[in-house]
Amino acid sequence: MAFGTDKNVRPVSAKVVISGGFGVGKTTFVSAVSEIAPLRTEAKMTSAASGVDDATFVRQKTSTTVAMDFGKITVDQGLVLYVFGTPGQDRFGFMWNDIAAGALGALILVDTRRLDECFNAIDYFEERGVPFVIGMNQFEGAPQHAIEDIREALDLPETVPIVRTDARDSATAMDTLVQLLTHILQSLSAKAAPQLERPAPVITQDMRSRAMSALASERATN
Ligand SMILES: Nc1nc2c(ncn2[C@@H]2O[C@H](COP(=O)(O)OP(=O)(O)OP(=O)(O)O)[C@@H](O)[C@H]2O)c(=O)[nH]1
Ligand SMILES: [Mg+2]
Repeated sequence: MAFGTDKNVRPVSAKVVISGGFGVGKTTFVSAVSEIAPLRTEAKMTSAASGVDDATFVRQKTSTTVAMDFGKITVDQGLVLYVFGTPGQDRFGFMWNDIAAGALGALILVDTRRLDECFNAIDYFEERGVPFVIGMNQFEGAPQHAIEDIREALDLPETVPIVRTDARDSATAMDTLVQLLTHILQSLSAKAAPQLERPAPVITQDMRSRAMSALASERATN
């Protein structure tokens, strides 16, 4: 049976997390890939919070996630992805365990002007053995570093993929998700292939295209 072509197959649902520091584009990313209107829990950043919410590098930012972002993507008729975004600020860190529970993997977004913002997220997923991919989000005016320099600065092994992304662009963001899924599947098959109930699905470019058309048609009807 080819994965995703049998109508009787119950879709596998999987959860992935979009994480990273404050204002790195997590909510933007979830909105770019979700085929449903994403659930966002944003609160206005007021002048009262100006000493706490450091928006020096994201000046156009007027709100911040206080609980989570939530979106859904039908990658294929056999695979539905639930995408959860974490809040970016330490004071909402108590949400992370609930958001990350049962997640197959995480995308950690970074703004190369503020690399240190992602250390908490890297530590969090490393400690829990959750596979993750680093997504370098493209902010205007941010220095263009070589991927290997970023790897060295973050002290990450070759096994952790580092990719360039743009959270504002659905197609680019979807490609990044596919890279995350591929990494998750590789990590799963390296660790626990014998315990999988079914063979791990292979994410192909064709599935990515189908996910993009599902996204477009869902948005057209919503
Ligand atoms: N130039 C550029 N701006 C981006 C990109 N992604 C997000 N932004 C902008 O950066 C700001 C922060 O984006 P958010 O998606 O709110 O970031 P966040 O990580 O969810 O923020 P918190 O939830 O507050 O931690 C917004 O004004 C976005 O429009 C990107 O890839 N490039
Ligand atoms: Mg957010």
